[in-house]
Amino acid sequence: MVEWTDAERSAITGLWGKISVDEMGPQALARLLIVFPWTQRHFASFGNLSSPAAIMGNPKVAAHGRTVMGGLERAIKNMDNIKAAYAQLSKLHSEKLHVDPDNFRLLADCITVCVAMKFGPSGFTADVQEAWQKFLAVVVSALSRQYH
Ligand code: HEG
Repeated sequence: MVEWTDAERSAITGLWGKISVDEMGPQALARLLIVFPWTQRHFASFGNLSSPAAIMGNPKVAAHGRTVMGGLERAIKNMDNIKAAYAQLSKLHSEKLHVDPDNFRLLADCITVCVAMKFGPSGFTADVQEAWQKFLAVVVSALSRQYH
């Protein structure tokens, strides 16, 4: 089981409290699709993904970005049992959506980049980053759990 220090808990919930899912979700998913274009294969039904501008202006990308980022709320609310909280979602990504679990880490990195740009040196300090990356690593591990 993952252990969190009080400082980590407060860094994670403090940062989450400042994050707008509606702003960060679309940005992070657009970055994933631009920086790692092979991830586009899961979103063939989203229409035009032909350029960075098309991806960033695509309303389906934005909507799904909000869904994915909003999905992190579940981990925030279940920090002491993230594995169980994501069991169903992991099964869905594995068995139904066939998303390569490596992509979870790539998305987590895109989320971190977007959050770092948003909050800058004063908000996204190294100790906040330490807690945040640990949190996302636990999320990624939980989402990868039901793959076999
Ligand atoms: Mg996934 C659906 C969360 C990474 C592709 N994703 C969903 C849903 C949630 C979610 C909450 C809706 C589930 C439902 O309808 O019951 N996704 C989620 C998280 C993360 C993640 C929290 C990682 C942090 N997803 C992810 C990645 C890909 C992907 C990396 C592909 C590269 N997700 C994906 C697809 C769907 C979902 C294709 C279904 C979309 C749809 O049919 O509308």
